[in-house]
Amino acid sequence: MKMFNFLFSVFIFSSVIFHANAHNVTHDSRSIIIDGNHQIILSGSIHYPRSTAQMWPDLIRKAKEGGLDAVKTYVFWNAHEPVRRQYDFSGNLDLVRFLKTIRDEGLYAILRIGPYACAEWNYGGFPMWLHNMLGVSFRTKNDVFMNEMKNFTSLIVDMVKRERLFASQGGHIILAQIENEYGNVMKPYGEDGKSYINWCAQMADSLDIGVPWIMCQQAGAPKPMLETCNGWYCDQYRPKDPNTPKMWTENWTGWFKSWGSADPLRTTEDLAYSVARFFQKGGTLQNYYMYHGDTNFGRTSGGPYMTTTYDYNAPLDEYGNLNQPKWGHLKQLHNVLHSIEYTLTHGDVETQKIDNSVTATIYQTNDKSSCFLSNTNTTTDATVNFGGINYFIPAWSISILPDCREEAYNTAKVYAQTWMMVKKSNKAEDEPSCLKWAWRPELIESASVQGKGDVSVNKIVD
Ligand SMILES: *[C@@H]1O[C@H](CO)[C@@H](O)[C@H](O)[C@H]1NC(C)=O
Ligand SMILES: *[C@@H]1O[C@H](CO)[C@@H](O)[C@H](O)[C@H]1NC(C)=O
Ligand SMILES: *[C@@H]1O[C@H](CO)[C@@H](O)[C@H](O)[C@H]1NC(C)=O
Ligand SMILES: *[C@H]1O[C@H](CO)[C@@H](O)[C@H](O)[C@H]1NC(C)=O
Repeated sequence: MKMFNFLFSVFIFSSVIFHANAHNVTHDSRSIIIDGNHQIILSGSIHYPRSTAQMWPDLIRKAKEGGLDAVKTYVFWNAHEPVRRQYDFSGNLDLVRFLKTIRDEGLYAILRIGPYACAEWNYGGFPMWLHNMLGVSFRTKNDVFMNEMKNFTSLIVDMVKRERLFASQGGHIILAQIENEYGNVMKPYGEDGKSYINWCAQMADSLDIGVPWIMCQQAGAPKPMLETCNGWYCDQYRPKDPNTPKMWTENWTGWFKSWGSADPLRTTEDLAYSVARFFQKGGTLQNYYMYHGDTNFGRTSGGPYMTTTYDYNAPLDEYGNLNQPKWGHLKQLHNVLHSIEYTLTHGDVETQKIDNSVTATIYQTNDKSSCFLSNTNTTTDATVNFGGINYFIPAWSISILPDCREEAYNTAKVYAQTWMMVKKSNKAEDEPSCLKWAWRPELIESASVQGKGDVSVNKIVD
């Protein structure tokens, strides 16, 4: 334990030195540029309230070991401000501790403040008191709403600034997000929707965080916000502004589970295919939603019939174990992508159709070239000749040739360790004796909707 403490203090000390200087985060159409280095970013979502603070270092270490550059999280407004102007940042709501854990493990952070989160979280993160405010109308040009949104967003930004966690202050937060998938719902709001999203952009910009803001699913986002894509595949996606790099903020690694339905699965091969395809087609930033899904504790689960588990079939399972072969196969992909970062961010791009279903994409700089060979046919394998060499490319797969000759990776050829978890019924004698029930009071003004008053019932409330 002493030794551990010693190592820990040395580490903290060195990270203080390391992080003392401001970092310059900008972008061009191909890369995120950090202190002049052109980078691609591989990121994964981990939501701090869905695990415990004790789990965070292990989860983040496994994310780093899995080849990620960054961890991304939403901020959950109704968890932090359950009663208006009464805040809770304790326990697994300790956002600053979570962010510092990411920093101390040596990864970047991406902070999605929202504060509308969606995220299968109760009421999308909106507090009940906000719903009950007189004259409020959510996510549109409405003074009551905008005032509260600004108040909470500023509170989070101030808190993070005080700890000097933005890259511009020497910290590790390279991007922040305002609003969330508003482009999907904006149309019915008409002109008010447009004024609102412009206001969001101005409000965020005025908070002066010194790193770029993003807006996901917001085609043609108001300047200086950068638009990004969410979905199963974003390879076809092109930002409206040609100077915006191609960023994929949510690549769904699986799906959330609903009561009565099967465990959702997305195959390792398909997930790897989507990521390789994204970078083949000029991607810059890719984020797994989720990298670790975990658990909806208490009343936090949102949406119709969402279960307590939020495992998401992610690379780390609900308990923080490696979900193999997904974790390992993606780790290999990340290592290969990082090894060709220079040609990806600097190279001229050329595509060659090899046959009906196989296409080669060649990234070429003065002295280096890297290639992708993709077979987009979902049923038929292909053997193709490329530069005098034969390659076997299974259906719906992509090979990466870091030097355009040797195949270092194919998305459908899985060599990572494989194992399966078997769920066993819970026998009383297997239960650890230290597990005990506990209760705590809930800090809520009123769980009921305005006009109905307080409720007191002796049954499960639905
Ligand atoms: C930050 O980086 C960009 C792009 O590399 C550069 O144009 C700009 O001058 C840099 N800003 C500072 C303050 O160093
Ligand atoms: C939020 O509003 C309260 C008043 O309700 C005010 O005292 C506080 O300064 C505001 N916070 C921010 C960060 O604007
Ligand atoms: C896949 O390949 C098979 C056999 O060559 C062909 O019949 C089929 O049309 C192809 N599918 C697509 C979507 O190209
Ligand atoms: C994520 O990857 C899958 C598999 O390739 C793809 O079908 C899906 O479209 C991707 N998501 C987005 C947003 O592109």
